[in-house]
Amino acid sequence: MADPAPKQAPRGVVTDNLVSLQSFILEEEARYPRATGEFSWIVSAISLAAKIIAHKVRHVRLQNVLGDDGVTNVQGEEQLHMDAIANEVIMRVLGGRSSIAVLGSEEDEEPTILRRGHEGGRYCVLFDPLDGSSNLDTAVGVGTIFTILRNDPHIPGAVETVCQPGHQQVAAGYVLYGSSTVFVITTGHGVHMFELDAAVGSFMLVKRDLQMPARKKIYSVNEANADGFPEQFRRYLKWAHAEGYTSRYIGSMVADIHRTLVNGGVFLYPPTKKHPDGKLRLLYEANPMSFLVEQAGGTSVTADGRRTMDLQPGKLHERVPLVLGSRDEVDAVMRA
Ligand code: P6P
Repeated sequence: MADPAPKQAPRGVVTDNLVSLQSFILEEEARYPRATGEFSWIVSAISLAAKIIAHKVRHVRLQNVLGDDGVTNVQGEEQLHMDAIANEVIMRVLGGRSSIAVLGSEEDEEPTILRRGHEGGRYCVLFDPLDGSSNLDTAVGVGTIFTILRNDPHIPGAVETVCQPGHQQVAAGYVLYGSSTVFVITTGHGVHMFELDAAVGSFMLVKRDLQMPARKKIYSVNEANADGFPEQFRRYLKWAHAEGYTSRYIGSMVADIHRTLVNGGVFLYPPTKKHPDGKLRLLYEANPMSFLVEQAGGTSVTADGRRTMDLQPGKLHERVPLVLGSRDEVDAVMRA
């Protein structure tokens, strides 16, 4: 006979300690006696930048920062005011951290070299400062995506240094500026979720070691592009319709992936007519999200079935077609 379900503690009884992101990272650091604290400082800086960006994102009309700069970024997309603002916040907060050698941003064509060779800097940080920013005018959830890599001072070029396969990531995560501000991170020991308590100004732990269900009948894809999908993905959609799947697509990767992590399902951005190599960027979108999904028990593959985190990147802004989410749901796509 199955064990009886654990009784819910009566309301008002503390069943878990109150843990801030800062204390959680220090707790993690204590696992490594030789840790220098440099990594913790980087995560602390990212959380500071996230709080600043969260405040600006939540007042875009009041602060009159909607609209674009009249500049086209390296992606060939119009750079919005908030893209530039979020990028500047992160560069100014992380730029002061002596443990960082190279910074790479979706908004900047080339990486920013802070320190090279003997000047030190054990880590590189790549980020998409405000993914999904085209949704800001309709107050839809947008996000910051980041990945932390080791720096190899013997590699002369900054691009070569950061073009590392996803399985070499030291940490990865995102901040979702949604109905709440959520900070999700993995350092390779599970996925942990924090929620910003604006009154206190701290990200507080709300879920330790998040695990996604192996199955969930939800797929997330922009079906308007389906005519340009490879046949396999069009077969999958027909199968999913017949199986009674639900479709959920926000068009903001951080929001779509957060729902997939929390509820399960599968997120796809296959090759399309406009983006034959996929739209999402390997180094600072696909790899960090794949690290999180794998740590939460899911899988992440490219359109031809290779493990996303095994790909060897060649360029900073390289794109990749992507299928990631619940293990059995990714399998269903790749078997279609
Ligand atoms: P589409 C936002 O522009 C973004 O880079 C991701 O956040 C999102 O998943 C994707 O593009 C949406 O692309 O072609 O469906 O509008």
